[in-house]
Parts: sequence; C-alpha cells; structure tokens
Amino acid sequence: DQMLAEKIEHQQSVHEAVVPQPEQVGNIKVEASERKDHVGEKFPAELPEKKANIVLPKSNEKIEEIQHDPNAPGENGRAVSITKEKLSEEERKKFDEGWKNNAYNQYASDMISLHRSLPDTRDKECKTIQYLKNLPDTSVVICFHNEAWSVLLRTVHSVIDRSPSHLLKEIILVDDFSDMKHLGKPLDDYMAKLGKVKIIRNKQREGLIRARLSGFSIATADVVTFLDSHCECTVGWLEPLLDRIARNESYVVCPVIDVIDDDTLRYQYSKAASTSIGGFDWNLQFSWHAIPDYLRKSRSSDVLPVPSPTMAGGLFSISRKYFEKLGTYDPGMDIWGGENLELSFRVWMCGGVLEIVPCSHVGHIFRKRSPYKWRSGVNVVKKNAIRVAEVWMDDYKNYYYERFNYDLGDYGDVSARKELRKKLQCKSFKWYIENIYPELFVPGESIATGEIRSKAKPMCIDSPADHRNYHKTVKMWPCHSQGGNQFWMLSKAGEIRRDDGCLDYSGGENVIIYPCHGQKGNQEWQYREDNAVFHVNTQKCAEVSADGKSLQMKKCTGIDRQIWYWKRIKKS
Ligand code: LR7
Ligand code: MN
Repeated sequence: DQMLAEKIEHQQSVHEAVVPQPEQVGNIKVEASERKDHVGEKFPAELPEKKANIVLPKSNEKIEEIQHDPNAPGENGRAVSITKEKLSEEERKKFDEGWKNNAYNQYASDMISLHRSLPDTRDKECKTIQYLKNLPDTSVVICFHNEAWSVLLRTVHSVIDRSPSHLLKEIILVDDFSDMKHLGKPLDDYMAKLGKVKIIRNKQREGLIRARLSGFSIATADVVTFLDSHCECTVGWLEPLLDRIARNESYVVCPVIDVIDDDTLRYQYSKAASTSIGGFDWNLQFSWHAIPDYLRKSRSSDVLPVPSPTMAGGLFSISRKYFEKLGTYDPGMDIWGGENLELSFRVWMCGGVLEIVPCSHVGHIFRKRSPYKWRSGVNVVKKNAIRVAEVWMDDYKNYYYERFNYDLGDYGDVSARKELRKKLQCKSFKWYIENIYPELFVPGESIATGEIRSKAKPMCIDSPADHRNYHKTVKMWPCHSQGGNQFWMLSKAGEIRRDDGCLDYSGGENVIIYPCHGQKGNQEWQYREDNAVFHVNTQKCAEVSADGKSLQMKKCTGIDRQIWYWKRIKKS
C-alpha cells in the first residue's frame, strides 16, 4: 500500500532525532529560591483559609523533596471525598455554591494545598532521556473567565513550582472580563509578590481565542505555552516540550492531558503506552483515539512524541515566532470552540508538525457543563466551526454542512484567513486527510446518506451516536429534516454509522449504538432494492413498531412498516 508506506516513512522522518539514551540520566533541577517569597501566602481575607498543612521547602530543595503532610487533603494527587450530608448547613451552602459557580467541586479544591504534591506521572524511560542543554525559555499564557481562587492559584503555582526557573520567563494571566470579586485586586496583590506573573484584563468579554491573542501580544520568551486556568503541571512537564521546539521550530507540541476529577480533584494519569491522540468527526468535534496500528508498529518506544491529527486545544507549546508566522489565531472566533481544529489543520497543512509528548503530563479539570455565560442568540460553536470549514476544508466542508442542511447563517468575513492560507502556500485538506488522518471515515465513500424515513409513519431512525450514548437503544422520532441525530451513512463495509457510532444488532428486538468495529458481524447491513433495511447476520429486517415509536428487528415480510426511504443514494 503506497500511501501507508509513505505515511510510515513520514512519521519516521519526523522522529529521527529523539532516541532515548538509557546511559544518560536527565538532570531536572528546580530552583526553590524562586518559591520562597510566596509560600505561606494567605488567601484574600474574604475567603476561608482551608490550606492544608505543608512543610515549607528550604532553599535549593527540589519540589519533589518538599515534605508534605501525608495526611493533608489531596496530597500526592489523592481524591478528597466529602460527605455532603455531614456538613453543617452553612458549609453545605458553600459546597453547593462552589459546584454551581464552577461546574467542579470548589469546596474540595479549597481544602487542598496550593502546592499539593502530585505523583510522578512519567514512565521510567522518560527519566533517561537527555534533553538539549540550551532549551528555549517560555512564556506561559493562561486565560480565565471566572475561575475559583484555589484552582487558578494552584494552576499558577504548579507552573512555577515545577518549571526550571531559567526556562520560565513569565506567566501571563489574561482575565477575560471576570466578575468574581477575588479575581480583581486580591489577585493583583497576590501575583505582584510572585514576580514572574503579569495580568492583562480584557475590557469586555472576548472569549478564549481573542483572550489568548492579547496574552500572546505581550509574550517575550522564545516559546509560548498555553494552559487552561484549571490545570496542574507535574514534575518534568516542561523540558520535553521545549526540547522538541528546540530541535525544530515548526513542531507544535502538547503534553498528555491527565484528568483531574471534577468532584474529588483526584489526579489520574496513564502510562505512555496508552497515550491518546486527537481526531475529529464531521460534526467538527474533537475526539480522542488510540494510536492507530500502522503508527504504533513504526514506533520504537512508547515515550517518543507521537504525531497527532489534532490537538484538544487548551494545552500546548509553540515557538513564538512560528505562531506569528502561522497567523496566530482567527480573531473572528468568539468565546469557545473551533480554534483547536483550526490551528491543527493549519499546522499540518502549512508545513508544521503537531505532536503529543508522552513524557510531559499536565492535569486538567474536565467539566461536564460550561459554567459561564455564552453569547445569547448565536450558536457560537457552529459559527466558529464554519469559519474553520470555509477556510481550511475545501470540498470536505460539505460533509459538515450536510449535517445541518447547509444552514450556514452569518459566520462573518473569512477573507483574511483565506488570504493567509494562500500566503503560506498550504497543502489541501485532501492531503491532510490522506496523509495525517487516514483512519478517519470519509462520508464520500458511503453508499447512502441522510435521514432514513419510514414509509408507514412520518418517523425517522434517530439516535445521538456519540460516545456518551453507546449501548443505547435506537429509537424512532418525527422526521425533522435537520440532519443531526437523524443523519446516517451506509458505508461500503455495510455499516450504518455516524462518526464512530454504528447501528448494532445482536438479537432480540432492539438495535443499539455501538462503537464501529469494522468487523461486520452485528454491524453489517444492506439497504436493499426493495427498500428494506436488512441485517445480514440475522437475516432480519428493520421495522417501525405499530405505534411508530420504536425500531424493531423482525422477520422480513415486505410490509410498509419495513419500507424505508434513505435520503440520498449514490448511484454506482
Ligand atoms: O469566554 C471565555 N473566556 C475564557 O477566557 C471562555 C473560556 N475562557 C477560558 C477558560 O477560563 C479556560 O481557562 O478559556 C479556557 C478554556 O475554556 P474551558 O475550560 O471552558 O474549555 P474546555 O476545557 O472545555 O475546552 C477545550 O476546548 C476549547 C475549545 O475552544 C479550548 O481549546 C480549551 O482550551 C480546551 N481545553 C483543553 O484542551 C483541555 C482538555 C480538554 C479536552 C479535550
Ligand atoms: Mn478547560
């Protein structure tokens, strides 16, 4: 397979420079003198002092050697479990408020030291890698819109505590028009004492994209590292990132993103062997994947940086000059979303390399909902995504657009970004898909697309097919002609799928949504000439129930309730 061979070759050439050398031991040194001035800091007066009891570091001690009270809450990344029922009424109120304002357990966070210890997340092999001696320094840009005090400060301290001081030039905090009181003067006063921290304040809500741009505009170090405002960096996180950029200015690198539990603040990490890489689906949503086989086979070690089609967005390092040259971000994007794919496509298509670095781990609090206000009346995420599609995806954009029947709405002016693409002489999206993300299912290869409408009832086969819904029963719902949960594709392999979810039938009455496995079996279907939706393995036909509400599998009889109209069928 020519393409595959090329791809593997490409990956290998990307990695030529980094072979771990076991005989050399990396020397990671953190100056403690930098920390002296802020340890023992108090919270602002109006906030409860719940700091854990830590023993302060003596100068020249490494952070790993700080003696932490092993029983203090959250130390070593442990969970803080709170039985809400045992709290007093007043405390319970605080507990609820914390959740409401942040979509994570602020109450638990407030109990944990701002300097809590974390486990060493690195594989053994990581510690044998010798990084370049003269690494570039970095500015760390952290944007926030209303973040809890303890969470924001723990982010900042974890950067300072776990970065070699000569490599950390400055931390730039960008306040995106927060209205929480503690983020005003108390934050200014606190940060002034740390020396390295600058604060910029947006005069209006800009969203994270323009907030990052204003942080970037005052950055002075060789490299810029972006972090979310609810992160914790682990020991040795920075050097492997800077090392890649030192070797090649066009490497854009992400740490492994570990999970800080939103409820218990437990720090959870995985081995390098199970490092995930980024992808996306045709709804332009970011998704995580295992490293595909063809790539895994070409890797001599699990700790080597791994090329990734996309980045999650929040945590990465990039050469300051290269970011500038690449056209930073699209300032026409609001609030949240899309910028991660936009930068990912741009990096790859315009000559750079995007990687995840398994020896660098940073934790992030993953939330189940967004706690802050969004612009009302506009679907910001969709608007941002359309800007991405228009500029970067060529004809492939239609796979996204057909999901909502080409109802693009007003997405603003993208001519400047198109100009940028021309100026940088970037490659096509087809090249990107074929060479960087060949494992992506491309709808153009499907035999039928769109809604599957019943002849007997005005109902369509309907299910959210994303990973949160695997195992759920597929239902019938009034046809709405909006695509969305009624948009299905019949692949050449006989899958009825959307993104990574496939209709799956294993006997009984119900059809479920299950991750596509490409093995046919329970996921092999035919859309027959007689308009039956036929399951090969069981030789049964899909049938809408008499009440129109459910989808059932029955013996094929050819009755109207077994007749289906698939919206678009490709003539072969
Ligand atoms: O209007 C805003 N202004 C801001 O300054 C909205 C947000 N923000 C700040 C916010 O306080 C936070 O620090 O921007 C940062 C990101 O916002 P989150 O934490 O609400 O976003 P997220 O973690 O849910 O989303 C991920 O995708 C986003 C797409 O726009 C960004 O790229 C986030 O940085 C990104 N986060 C990560 O990559 C961490 C891992 C999550 C995953 C997968
Ligand atoms: Mn986040």
